Amino acid sequence: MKLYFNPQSRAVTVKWMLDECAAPYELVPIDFTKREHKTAEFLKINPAGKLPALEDRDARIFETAAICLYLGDKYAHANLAPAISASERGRYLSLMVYSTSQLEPAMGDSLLKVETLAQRGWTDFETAQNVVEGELGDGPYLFGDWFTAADIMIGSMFIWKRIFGAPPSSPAIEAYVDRLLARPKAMKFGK
Ligand SMILES: N[C@@H](CCC(=O)N[C@@H](CS)C(=O)NCC(=O)O)C(=O)O
Repeated sequence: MKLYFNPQSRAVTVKWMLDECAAPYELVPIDFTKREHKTAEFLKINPAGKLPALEDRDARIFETAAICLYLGDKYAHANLAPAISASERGRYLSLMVYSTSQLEPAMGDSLLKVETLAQRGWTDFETAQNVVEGELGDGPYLFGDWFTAADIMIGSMFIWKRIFGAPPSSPAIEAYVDRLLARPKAMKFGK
Protein backbone atom coordinates (compact mmCIF):
# COMPACT_ATOMS: atom_id res chain seq x y z
CA MET A 1 0.00 0.00 0.00
CA LYS A 2 1.32 3.45 -0.94
CA LEU A 3 0.39 6.74 0.72
CA TYR A 4 1.23 9.76 -1.42
CA PHE A 5 2.54 12.07 1.23
CA ASN A 6 3.70 15.52 2.14
CA PRO A 7 4.24 16.19 5.87
CA GLN A 8 2.57 19.60 5.53
CA SER A 9 -0.70 18.30 4.17
CA ARG A 10 -3.83 16.41 5.17
CA ALA A 11 -1.88 13.24 4.34
CA VAL A 12 -0.67 13.31 7.97
CA THR A 13 -4.24 12.44 9.03
CA VAL A 14 -4.18 9.32 6.86
CA LYS A 15 -0.74 8.42 8.18
CA TRP A 16 -2.20 8.61 11.70
CA MET A 17 -4.99 6.25 10.62
CA LEU A 18 -2.52 3.81 9.01
CA ASP A 19 -0.39 3.84 12.16
CA GLU A 20 -3.40 3.23 14.44
CA CYS A 21 -4.33 0.29 12.14
CA ALA A 22 -0.71 -0.98 12.34
CA ALA A 23 -0.98 -1.32 8.57
CA PRO A 24 2.08 -1.94 6.41
CA TYR A 25 2.59 0.96 4.01
CA GLU A 26 5.10 2.94 2.04
CA LEU A 27 5.22 6.75 1.94
CA VAL A 28 5.65 8.26 -1.51
CA PRO A 29 6.91 11.82 -1.04
CA ILE A 30 5.15 14.49 -3.10
CA ASP A 31 6.87 17.83 -3.53
CA PHE A 32 4.26 20.57 -3.92
CA THR A 33 6.90 23.07 -5.05
CA LYS A 34 7.69 20.81 -8.02
CA ARG A 35 3.95 20.36 -8.63
CA GLU A 36 4.36 16.59 -8.46
CA HIS A 37 0.66 16.40 -7.50
CA LYS A 38 -0.37 17.79 -10.89
CA THR A 39 1.52 15.35 -13.13
CA ALA A 40 -0.45 13.14 -15.52
CA GLU A 41 0.78 10.10 -13.58
CA PHE A 42 -0.45 11.43 -10.23
CA LEU A 43 -3.79 12.56 -11.68
CA LYS A 44 -4.50 8.91 -12.48
CA ILE A 45 -4.36 8.28 -8.72
CA ASN A 46 -6.23 11.40 -7.62
CA PRO A 47 -7.92 13.24 -10.49
CA ALA A 48 -8.33 16.25 -8.19
CA GLY A 49 -4.53 16.62 -8.01
CA LYS A 50 -4.44 16.78 -4.23
CA LEU A 51 -3.10 14.92 -1.22
CA PRO A 52 -3.79 12.56 0.36
CA ALA A 53 -4.12 9.68 -2.07
CA LEU A 54 -3.76 5.98 -1.35
CA GLU A 55 -2.94 3.12 -3.68
CA ASP A 56 -3.77 -0.42 -2.58
CA ARG A 57 -3.02 -2.88 -5.37
CA ASP A 58 -5.60 -1.96 -8.05
CA ALA A 59 -7.53 0.40 -5.80
CA ARG A 60 -6.92 4.16 -5.85
CA ILE A 61 -8.62 6.10 -3.09
CA PHE A 62 -8.71 9.86 -2.58
CA GLU A 63 -10.36 12.24 -0.08
CA THR A 64 -9.18 11.90 3.52
CA ALA A 65 -12.53 10.68 4.85
CA ALA A 66 -12.91 8.07 2.10
CA ILE A 67 -9.40 6.77 2.74
CA CYS A 68 -10.01 6.51 6.50
CA LEU A 69 -13.34 4.75 5.90
CA TYR A 70 -11.59 2.33 3.51
CA LEU A 71 -8.81 1.58 6.01
CA GLY A 72 -11.19 1.20 8.96
CA ASP A 73 -13.06 -1.53 7.08
CA LYS A 74 -9.97 -3.15 5.56
CA TYR A 75 -8.21 -3.41 8.92
CA ALA A 76 -11.30 -4.48 10.85
CA HIS A 77 -9.11 -6.22 13.45
CA ALA A 78 -7.80 -2.80 14.52
CA ASN A 79 -11.35 -2.08 15.77
CA LEU A 80 -11.44 1.50 14.55
CA ALA A 81 -14.73 1.18 12.65
CA PRO A 82 -18.10 -0.26 13.66
CA ALA A 83 -18.99 -3.23 11.45
CA ILE A 84 -21.61 -2.72 8.71
CA SER A 85 -24.23 -4.53 10.80
CA ALA A 86 -23.36 -2.76 14.08
CA SER A 87 -25.84 -0.34 15.63
CA GLU A 88 -23.11 2.33 15.84
CA ARG A 89 -22.45 2.18 12.09
CA GLY A 90 -24.90 4.90 11.02
CA ARG A 91 -23.66 7.44 13.54
CA TYR A 92 -20.07 6.55 12.64
CA LEU A 93 -20.69 7.20 8.94
CA SER A 94 -22.46 10.45 9.80
CA LEU A 95 -19.52 11.71 11.86
CA MET A 96 -16.99 10.67 9.22
CA VAL A 97 -18.82 12.60 6.51
CA TYR A 98 -19.63 15.50 8.84
CA SER A 99 -15.92 16.02 9.49
CA THR A 100 -15.13 17.15 5.96
CA SER A 101 -18.54 18.25 4.68
CA GLN A 102 -19.45 20.58 7.57
CA LEU A 103 -16.82 20.89 10.28
CA GLU A 104 -13.87 21.52 7.96
CA PRO A 105 -15.46 24.19 5.72
CA ALA A 106 -17.01 25.86 8.79
CA MET A 107 -13.57 25.98 10.38
CA GLY A 108 -12.15 27.34 7.12
CA ASP A 109 -14.71 30.16 7.15
CA SER A 110 -13.84 30.96 10.74
CA LEU A 111 -10.06 30.95 10.18
CA LEU A 112 -10.41 33.03 7.02
CA LYS A 113 -12.97 35.31 8.71
CA VAL A 114 -15.45 34.67 5.92
CA GLU A 115 -19.21 34.81 6.47
CA THR A 116 -20.84 31.35 6.48
CA LEU A 117 -23.73 31.31 4.04
CA ALA A 118 -26.35 28.68 4.95
CA GLN A 119 -26.88 28.00 1.23
CA ARG A 120 -23.39 26.46 1.05
CA GLY A 121 -24.59 23.49 3.10
CA TRP A 122 -22.67 23.90 6.32
CA THR A 123 -23.21 25.79 9.55
CA ASP A 124 -21.07 28.43 11.22
CA PHE A 125 -18.12 27.08 13.16
CA GLU A 126 -19.57 27.84 16.58
CA THR A 127 -22.56 25.63 15.78
CA ALA A 128 -20.29 22.90 14.38
CA GLN A 129 -18.18 22.96 17.54
CA ASN A 130 -21.34 22.69 19.65
CA VAL A 131 -22.40 19.68 17.59
CA VAL A 132 -19.05 17.99 18.22
CA GLU A 133 -19.15 18.83 21.92
CA GLY A 134 -22.63 17.30 22.15
CA GLU A 135 -21.50 14.18 20.28
CA LEU A 136 -18.45 13.86 22.52
CA GLY A 137 -20.55 14.04 25.67
CA ASP A 138 -18.52 12.80 28.61
CA GLY A 139 -16.07 11.09 26.22
CA PRO A 140 -13.29 10.32 26.38
CA TYR A 141 -13.92 9.65 22.66
CA LEU A 142 -16.88 10.10 20.32
CA PHE A 143 -17.99 6.52 21.06
CA GLY A 144 -17.23 6.64 24.78
CA ASP A 145 -14.19 4.52 25.61
CA TRP A 146 -14.01 3.26 22.04
CA PHE A 147 -11.46 5.17 19.92
CA THR A 148 -12.53 5.07 16.27
CA ALA A 149 -11.62 6.58 12.91
CA ALA A 150 -14.28 9.21 13.66
CA ASP A 151 -11.94 10.55 16.36
CA ILE A 152 -9.17 10.70 13.77
CA MET A 153 -11.34 12.65 11.32
CA ILE A 154 -13.14 14.95 13.77
CA GLY A 155 -10.19 15.23 16.15
CA SER A 156 -7.72 16.09 13.39
CA MET A 157 -9.82 19.16 12.53
CA PHE A 158 -9.31 20.50 16.05
CA ILE A 159 -5.64 19.52 15.98
CA TRP A 160 -5.31 21.55 12.74
CA LYS A 161 -7.09 24.43 14.43
CA ARG A 162 -4.54 24.37 17.25
CA ILE A 163 -1.66 24.15 14.75
CA PHE A 164 -3.02 27.25 12.99
CA GLY A 165 -2.94 29.10 16.31
CA ALA A 166 -6.67 29.84 16.43
CA PRO A 167 -8.20 30.82 19.80
CA PRO A 168 -8.95 27.78 21.99
CA SER A 169 -12.27 25.93 21.69
CA SER A 170 -14.28 24.93 24.76
CA PRO A 171 -12.41 23.24 27.67
CA ALA A 172 -14.08 19.92 26.73
CA ILE A 173 -12.82 20.08 23.15
CA GLU A 174 -9.35 21.25 24.15
CA ALA A 175 -9.13 18.35 26.66
CA TYR A 176 -10.23 16.01 23.83
CA VAL A 177 -7.41 17.34 21.60
CA ASP A 178 -4.90 16.84 24.46
CA ARG A 179 -6.13 13.25 24.83
CA LEU A 180 -5.78 12.56 21.13
CA LEU A 181 -2.31 14.09 20.93
CA ALA A 182 -1.22 11.98 23.92
CA ARG A 183 -1.83 8.80 21.91
CA PRO A 184 1.52 7.24 20.95
CA LYS A 185 0.64 7.19 17.25
CA ALA A 186 -1.08 10.58 17.11
CA MET A 187 -0.93 12.80 14.06
CA LYS A 188 2.35 14.64 13.61
CA PHE A 189 2.29 17.68 11.38
CA GLY A 190 5.43 18.50 9.46
CA LYS A 191 7.08 15.10 10.07
N1 LIG B 1 -11.09 17.42 0.80
C1 LIG B 1 -9.77 16.99 0.41
C2 LIG B 1 -8.82 18.16 0.51
C3 LIG B 1 -7.48 17.83 -0.15
C4 LIG B 1 -6.55 19.04 -0.18
O1 LIG B 1 -6.97 20.19 -0.31
N2 LIG B 1 -5.25 18.76 -0.06
C5 LIG B 1 -4.24 19.80 -0.09
C6 LIG B 1 -3.15 19.51 0.92
S1 LIG B 1 -3.73 19.52 2.57
C7 LIG B 1 -3.55 19.82 -1.44
O2 LIG B 1 -3.25 18.78 -2.00
N3 LIG B 1 -3.25 21.02 -1.92
C8 LIG B 1 -2.47 21.21 -3.10
C9 LIG B 1 -3.25 21.80 -4.23
O3 LIG B 1 -4.48 21.88 -4.17
O4 LIG B 1 -2.61 22.17 -5.21
C10 LIG B 1 -9.32 15.82 1.30
O5 LIG B 1 -9.67 15.81 2.49
O6 LIG B 1 -8.65 14.91 0.80
